[in-house]
Amino acid sequence: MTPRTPVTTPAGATGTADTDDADSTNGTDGTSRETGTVAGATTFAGLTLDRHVHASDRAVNLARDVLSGLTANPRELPPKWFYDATGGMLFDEITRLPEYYPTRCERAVLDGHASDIAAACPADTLVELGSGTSEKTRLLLDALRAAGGLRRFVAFDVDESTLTQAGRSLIAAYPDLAVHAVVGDFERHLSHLPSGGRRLIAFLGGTIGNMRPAKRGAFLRALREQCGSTDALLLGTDLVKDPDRLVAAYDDGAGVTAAFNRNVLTVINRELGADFNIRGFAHVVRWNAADSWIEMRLRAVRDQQVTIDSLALAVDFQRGDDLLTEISAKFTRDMITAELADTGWAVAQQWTDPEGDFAVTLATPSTAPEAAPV
Ligand code: SAH
Ligand code: AVI
Repeated sequence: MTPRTPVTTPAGATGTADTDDADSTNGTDGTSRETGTVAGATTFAGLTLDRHVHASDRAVNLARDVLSGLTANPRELPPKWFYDATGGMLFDEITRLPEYYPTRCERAVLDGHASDIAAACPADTLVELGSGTSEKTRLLLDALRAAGGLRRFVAFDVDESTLTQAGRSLIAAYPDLAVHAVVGDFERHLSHLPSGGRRLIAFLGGTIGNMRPAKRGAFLRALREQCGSTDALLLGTDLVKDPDRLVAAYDDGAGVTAAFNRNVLTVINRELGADFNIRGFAHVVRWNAADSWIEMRLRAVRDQQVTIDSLALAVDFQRGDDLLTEISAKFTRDMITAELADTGWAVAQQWTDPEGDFAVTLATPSTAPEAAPV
């Protein structure tokens, strides 16, 4: 099956594609669109909130990604667009599914080793990238607090609704902790991470696997550049295993992952005035052994045309045409060590759950990273 090209060309949706980068100076230029308070942060109900992605930037970026993704061959969308309030809730439901082992396995590692992690890196600031609900993160907060020095938690996520909800819940649970929520894209806004103190930067859940190898490399290098010699990275990665288990984790019997996958179409319908018929696309999952990743796709169940008003774009799908919505890479322990070494990180310690399904790696800055490829 070969994806077809769209029938209509779009009318100028790309000109301001990088406006969020311009706006993201918000965190450092001393002004905020919200209140004009200093340091670009808004504080309400004890929660400090920095926004590096504003509603208007979000629309421009979504338009850019949908335009390039739906006019490409093969068609593809970046996975960050799953995560509106509904997508965040669906992901949360996924983490409790019997087939979806990664969250349980990573929690088991943190349950068993959070105190080892805190001993190895007694940070005063825990930063979490792609933080979501920050549920498992509480194990790290508890261990760092017990180690004595914890003052601040920085949660960084592109989905403001889940982020602020998680932030409020953490303020209630940890009244002595300064909670700082940052709405940003970890592929663009790492330079705006709050600095100062000794930071443990957690990137959990296997989210790094949702990036292709080149993007992972760029991300790890960019993060390394932001880190001082006493900072450390705590990286959660799913491990290669029996393909049947892998596929089942992304194609659950209750259909929650299918709803999560189709949610990206609902986001595009709402935010770009598109008319995707959600039932016109089937949820398809396959294990790509050559690239060591799961692929999640939406496959047209019939011939159809979709129009996207904001882009003045019409896209033809023939029955069987695919749209790749996510990859989820699965690693070996050697792959993790090699990718970290290539990007300026040295593995300090690594743990897995008892079954060896999921790894959590503590890494420290090694030599100065090589210059990122342009
Ligand atoms: N870390 C949590 C949540 C994982 S779900 C866990 O382990 O359970 C992935 C999270 O990453 C979502 O909350 C999503 O909004 C966020 N995310 C995805 N792409 C992002 C990006 N480019 N920048 C920032 N956050 C992103
Ligand atoms: C967030 N990320 C690590 C999840 C994963 O497993 O790749 C997203 C997800 N997609 C389908 N189910 C879960």
